[in-house]
Amino acid sequence: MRTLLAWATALQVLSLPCLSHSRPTADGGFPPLLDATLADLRLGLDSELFTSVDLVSAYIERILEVNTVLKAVTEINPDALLIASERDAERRAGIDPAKQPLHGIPILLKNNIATKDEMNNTAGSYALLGAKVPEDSTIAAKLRKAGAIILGKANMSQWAASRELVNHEGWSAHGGQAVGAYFPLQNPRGSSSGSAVSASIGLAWAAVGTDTGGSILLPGHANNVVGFRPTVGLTSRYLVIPFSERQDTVGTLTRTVKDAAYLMQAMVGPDKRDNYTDAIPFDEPPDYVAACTDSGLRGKRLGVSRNAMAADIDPTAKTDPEAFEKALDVLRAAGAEIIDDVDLPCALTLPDDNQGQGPSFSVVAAVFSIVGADFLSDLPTKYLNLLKENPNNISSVRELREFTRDSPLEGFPRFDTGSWDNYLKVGINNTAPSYWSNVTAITEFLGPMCLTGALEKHNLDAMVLPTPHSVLMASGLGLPVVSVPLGRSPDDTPIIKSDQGSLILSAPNGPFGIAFSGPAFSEEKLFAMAYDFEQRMNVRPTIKPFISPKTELAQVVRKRCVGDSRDSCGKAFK
Ligand SMILES: *[C@@H]1O[C@H](CO)[C@@H](O)[C@H](O)[C@H]1NC(C)=O
Ligand SMILES: *[C@@H]1O[C@H](CO)[C@@H](O)[C@H](O)[C@H]1NC(C)=O
Ligand SMILES: *[C@@H]1O[C@H](CO)[C@@H](O)[C@H](O)[C@H]1NC(C)=O
Ligand SMILES: *[C@@H]1O[C@H](CO)[C@@H](O)[C@H](O)[C@H]1NC(C)=O
Ligand SMILES: *[C@@H]1O[C@H](CO)[C@@H](O)[C@H](O)[C@H]1NC(C)=O
Ligand SMILES: CC(=O)N[C@H]1CO[C@H](CO)[C@@H](O)[C@@H]1O
Repeated sequence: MRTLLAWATALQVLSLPCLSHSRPTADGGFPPLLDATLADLRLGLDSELFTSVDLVSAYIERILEVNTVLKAVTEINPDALLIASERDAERRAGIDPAKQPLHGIPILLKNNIATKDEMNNTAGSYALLGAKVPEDSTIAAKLRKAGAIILGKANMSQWAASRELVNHEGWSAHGGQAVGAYFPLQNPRGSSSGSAVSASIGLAWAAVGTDTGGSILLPGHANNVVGFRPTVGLTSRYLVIPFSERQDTVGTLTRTVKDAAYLMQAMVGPDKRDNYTDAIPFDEPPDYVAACTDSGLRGKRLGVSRNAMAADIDPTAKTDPEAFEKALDVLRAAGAEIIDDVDLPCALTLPDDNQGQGPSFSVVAAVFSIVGADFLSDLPTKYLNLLKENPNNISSVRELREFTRDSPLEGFPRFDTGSWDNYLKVGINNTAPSYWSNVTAITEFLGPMCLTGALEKHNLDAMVLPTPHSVLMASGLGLPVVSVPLGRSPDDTPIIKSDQGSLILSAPNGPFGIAFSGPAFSEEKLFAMAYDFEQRMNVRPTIKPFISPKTELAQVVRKRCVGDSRDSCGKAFK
């Protein structure tokens, strides 16, 4: 494996031709990479202020600066600079940026989204190190087609948090413990931990994640970025290491809502190899970017559920109630109608048992049994069986469990296999009739009796909730949610450590988000509302990480241009 040190060396010896024709000044023109948007990067590339090679070099150096502490990135694409130089050549030959908005732009993929290249796709496990896929995942193929540069793989909670009984968020055997950047040893939440941390401090333009039960929403919430969880079926899961076909969805972690729209636009669409995409209700996807206007909230009807918010579900990254009320005022001022105190009867039962208030089954136990049954079926049939090379010959969850418990690299028993143990003990996969009875019961209980029932009854465009409170309902139903930064925990916040690990769950400066939770395939409207809200609140830039890389484009371009006499590149630097 190419180490980070090797990368550092490679970057220093690379002598790249000077391509730029503009004259950057030492301070002007270069977008700060902590907050750079697609528009900023597009402008710089298209005006030849910097190149994709510069951008990739800058991001790699930024990763090198912080990764020993944050462990956000597990692998850097050994071909990233080469691909960047190809993009630069294409751009010089003439591209239409309107058709390929992501052309030459570096992104990170969660380490469960396969690419057919030098990179591994392991879900954080040594079990799949060295395994080979027959082709790119559909998502990776679409992103490449859109011109994006796949810069590397982001760390994650191992196996998308399916393995342990009490999950170590952000930890994987292969990637180590990812931590957040807003206070030391910050629990990054999971499972798209590395994706969120990387987006939050500018280790790439943006990152792709997956969400089964909060895996995009919770890291987005805790890391001061926009987490976009689309409807299950809007994005293909072909060659994405599965957890649950009913709940898995590929989405985005970005610094702005509009950037989420750009990234989603490149990823959505039907795929014969994932028949959940048959449910997509349009031939041509809506224009999510165009949906981002500053009147996106006007006339919208938004539900607020006090009983959902009363459920004590999240000991970490607590939402400040005052910030939430202020957000409601902003929504009203933007022309939205708030329908307060919408009853969501299922919310009280989450995540604990329903204490006799609902049907006679446990919601959480039933949801876990569904995703567990899916995992037993989906891991072999939708991934392991498709591998071209499978070095450890693992072809079932049972074999994976054995490997994990036997291999000294996998951290057992400190990191247990309790969830898998349970799935295997129940022994029911998603072909069993009893699986379907639980699916029917859960869908009814979370849907018509609760979330979708309330949306319809009150004619709502979305529910607005502190992000953690949106997770179980929407993910249990496969519905879309967008989480937007809302605030940070105050300076007098008590420090709470996790029981099992070394992470800090709660401390001053911990970001939190607000979620817009809508019906199936309502993404266009969610983008409109979230964008308008984000423009009015503008929270993200006010929350500063305690650690972030120092490398900026100016330095990289300067280094490239020193001694280059061929054109006007960087004359300002000489
Ligand atoms: C992928 O894993 C293999 C096997 O361990 C290793 O040789 C290779 O360097 C890894 N790829 C990257 C990009 O790290
Ligand atoms: C997808 O195809 C499988 C196998 O052909 C079938 O059992 C399943 O019902 C289909 N699912 C959807 C959502 O169409
Ligand atoms: C159905 O859900 C219940 C929890 O309410 C669980 O105990 C049971 O194992 C589930 N059945 C199946 C077949 O998954
Ligand atoms: C699912 O369970 C059925 C019945 O036990 C079994 O025949 C089938 O092989 C299982 N499928 C997988 C992928 O484990
Ligand atoms: C996997 O199977 C192949 C072919 O049967 C065998 O050569 C190889 O040794 C096996 N690898 C492991 C790790 O068991
Ligand atoms: C690319 C990279 O630096 N990967 C590292 C991620 O973290 C693990 C565990 O700490 C290292 O072994 C990898 O080298």
